[in-house]
Amino acid sequence: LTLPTLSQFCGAMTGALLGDCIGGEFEGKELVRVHDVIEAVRALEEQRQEEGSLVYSDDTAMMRCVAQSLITKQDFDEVDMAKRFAEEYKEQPNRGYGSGVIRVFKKLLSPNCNDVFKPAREQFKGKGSYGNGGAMRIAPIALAYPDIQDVKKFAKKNAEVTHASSLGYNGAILQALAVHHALQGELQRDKYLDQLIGEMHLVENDEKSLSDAKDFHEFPYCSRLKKMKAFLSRTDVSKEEVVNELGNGIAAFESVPTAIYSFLRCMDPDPEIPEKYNGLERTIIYSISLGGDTDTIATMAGAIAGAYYGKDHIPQSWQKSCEAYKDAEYFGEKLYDLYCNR
Ligand code: 8NA
Ligand code: MG
Ligand code: MG
Repeated sequence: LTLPTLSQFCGAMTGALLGDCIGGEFEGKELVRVHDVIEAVRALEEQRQEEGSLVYSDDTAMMRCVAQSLITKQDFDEVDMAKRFAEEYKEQPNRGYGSGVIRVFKKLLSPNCNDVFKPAREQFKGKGSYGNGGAMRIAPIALAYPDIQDVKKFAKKNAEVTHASSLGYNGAILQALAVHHALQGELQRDKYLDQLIGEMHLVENDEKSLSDAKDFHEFPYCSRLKKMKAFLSRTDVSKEEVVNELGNGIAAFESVPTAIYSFLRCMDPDPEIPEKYNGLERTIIYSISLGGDTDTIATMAGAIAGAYYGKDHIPQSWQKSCEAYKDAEYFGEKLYDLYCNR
């Protein structure tokens, strides 16, 4: 077993930022051509964009809160976490937050709020949110805790501050596990997926998860992870098939698996993407080209790819185009210290 390197931690934080900033331009578009995404990254490479000019959205705003809370408290603290989310929203409400989650922030800001999980439980007539907002911000949890049980426990708790549906927080658990395993060095795709399937089977087999999934279909995460294995054994999988079977929407179960698939698929070259782009760059380009919730899918795919390849695979021109890119590096360093000192 090789110990993860500092480069992987900075890579994860910066990869997530890249996905949000580059993917933002395409958010909500159902048809995105690879050609257009490549045009967008060329503009960064030729420095037609000013330094820091690509603004980040809610995905990064919330991930920054998760990182800052973990670094300040040196552990998971749900009260501090909730306070940071709510204050961040109050200061910069126009970062593109989901329309439901805003109600949670407003309740958290009330001085009468003494249970930070309660506002989330009241969402969507008591069903809780299944949006991908819990998963999109979760990478720092995997970077702070080397123990997989801690990763699962705190990913769930972190997501539950805004997402009380198991369909929402299970997506955060899966995304955190995907980053965790990507940190462990050279991976074999089938083995990586088998591990995730094994872990998610336990997660999805509990009473609440089985009951919440009834409105959709059984084992929404495991079934997509299995579908992914079939996709990866073929070389002719079209974008349409990926979008139909895995999804590209704002529901966590229609975006977290898609992000993981993007990362795994892009370990191989893609005929549509020029060969000069490495696996990390390819992951960002491909994940955005699937359309839909592009910033969020690319942010999650970017976090996993960054954790795997490390920051040396991130081109400076891309990185420097993003707002607050130096902070991503700083968070990576501080989380690395936290991880190593546990
Ligand atoms: P959220 O909790 O408000 O969920 C997002 C949306 O999912 C809600 O507004 C609902 O439409 C729907 N939803 C979630 N749970 C339920 C439910 N139980 N019943 C019915 N509908 C439900 O916010 P979030 O933090 O999860 O959202 C994250 C996403 O919003 C990210 O993509 C982020 O970038 C942002 N965003 C997305 C878009 C887009 O169109 N793709 C646009 C702007 C912002
Ligand atoms: Mg966003
Ligand atoms: Mg989004």
